[in-house]
Amino acid sequence: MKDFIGVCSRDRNGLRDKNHIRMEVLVSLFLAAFLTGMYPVHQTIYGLDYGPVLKLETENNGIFYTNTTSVGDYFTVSMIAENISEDRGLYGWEFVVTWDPGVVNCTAETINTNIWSPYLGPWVTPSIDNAAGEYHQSVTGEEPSPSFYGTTWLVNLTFQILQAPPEGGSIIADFTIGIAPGYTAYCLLDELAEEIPHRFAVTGFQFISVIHDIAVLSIVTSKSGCLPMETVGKGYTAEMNITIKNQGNFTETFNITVYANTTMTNTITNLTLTSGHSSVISLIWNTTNLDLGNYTISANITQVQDETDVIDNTLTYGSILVTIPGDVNGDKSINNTDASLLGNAFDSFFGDSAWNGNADINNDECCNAKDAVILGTHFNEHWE
Ligand SMILES: [Ca+2]
Ligand SMILES: [Ca+2]
Ligand SMILES: [Ca+2]
Repeated sequence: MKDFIGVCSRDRNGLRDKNHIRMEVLVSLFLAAFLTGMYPVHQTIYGLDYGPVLKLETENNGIFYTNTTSVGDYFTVSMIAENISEDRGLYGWEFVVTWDPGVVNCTAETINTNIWSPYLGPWVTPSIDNAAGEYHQSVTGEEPSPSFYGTTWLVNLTFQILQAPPEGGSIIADFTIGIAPGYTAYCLLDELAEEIPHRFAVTGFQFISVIHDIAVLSIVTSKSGCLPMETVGKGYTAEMNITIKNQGNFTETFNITVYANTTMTNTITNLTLTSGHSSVISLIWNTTNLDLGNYTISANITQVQDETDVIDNTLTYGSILVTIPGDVNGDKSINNTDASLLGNAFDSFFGDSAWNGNADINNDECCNAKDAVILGTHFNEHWE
C-alpha cells in the first residue's frame, strides 16, 4: 500500500514535471514565433509534442534576394520524415503540398525510393498541378522490406520562381502540407496502415527585393535664412545639421564628407543607419583653412555596396561667404551698416525673432557684446 502510494506520488510528480516542460515548450514556441515574425522567415510549427515530424524544408531557409536570385531560377523543397521511432516504423507516406500558384511552379519531383526495397508506387499520376498550386503523392513499402525508423527525406520538389517582388518589397509563396482528399489522417503510415502521430513543420518561400540606398535629405546651417547672403568671419565657425536617410532595406555603414567648393571641410566615418531610418548629423564648419571668398557647400555620402540611386548621395546647399569677421551683410566692408544689423539683433538668442545668425560672429548662439568687440576690432576693414 505504501509502495503503491509512493508510485502514485511519483507519477503525479512526473505528470507535473511533464506539464511544466510543456509550458516551457509552449512559451519557447510562442517566443520563437514572435521573434521569427519580426524577420522574413515564416516557419509554422503545429502541435507541441516531441516525436515524429513531417517537415517541409525550403532550400536557403526559404529566403531569396534579388541581388543573387532571378525570376526563372530554381530552388528545392524537401519533404522530410523526422524522428520516426523504432517501435512504430514508417511503411508509407501520402500528403498534399500546396503553394500560391503563379508565384512559383513545381517542375519536378524526385522520390526517395531507397527507403524500402522493394516498394509500391508512386500511386498518383500526375502528381503536380501548377494551376491549383498542388502536389499530391503516395509511396508505400512492400514485403519483405522492413519498416523505416529515424529521419529520411521522402521527396524533393523542384520549384521555379515565376514572379519578381515589387521594388523594395517581397513576394511570398506560402507552403502548406495537407492530408490527401478523402482521408482524415494519412501522412505517415506504419506497417498496419495506421497514421503515425506526428506534427508538421513548414518553411515558406520569400523573394525579397534588395535596395541599398542612402540619401542626403537636407542641410541647415546656423546662418540659414540670413539675407542677402550667409556670412562667416574667417577664423570663425558655423554649425551645420545634415539630415540623412537610409531609403533601402538593409542596415548600411558609410562615410559623409562636406565640401566647400572642392575643399573637404569635414568627414565623418563609419556612420550606421538601419533600414528606413533617418538621422541628423551635427558638425562644426570651420573656416580657418579657407581663403576669403564665396563657397558652395555640399555633402556627399560614399556609395554603399550595390547602391544604384547615387544621385541623392550628394546634396548641394547654397553658398556661404567667408569674409572679414564683422562683415554681417557680406558686402566685404565692415562699417555702420554691419554695426546697425548687430544692433538690431543685440541681446537676441538663437530662435528669438530678432535673431540674426550672421551677427552671431563667434557662433555662440547669442548676439551680444562679444560679437560687437569682434566687429569693432575689424571696423573700416574691407577686401577686394
Ligand atoms: Ca542613394
Ligand atoms: Ca558689411
Ligand atoms: Ca555671439
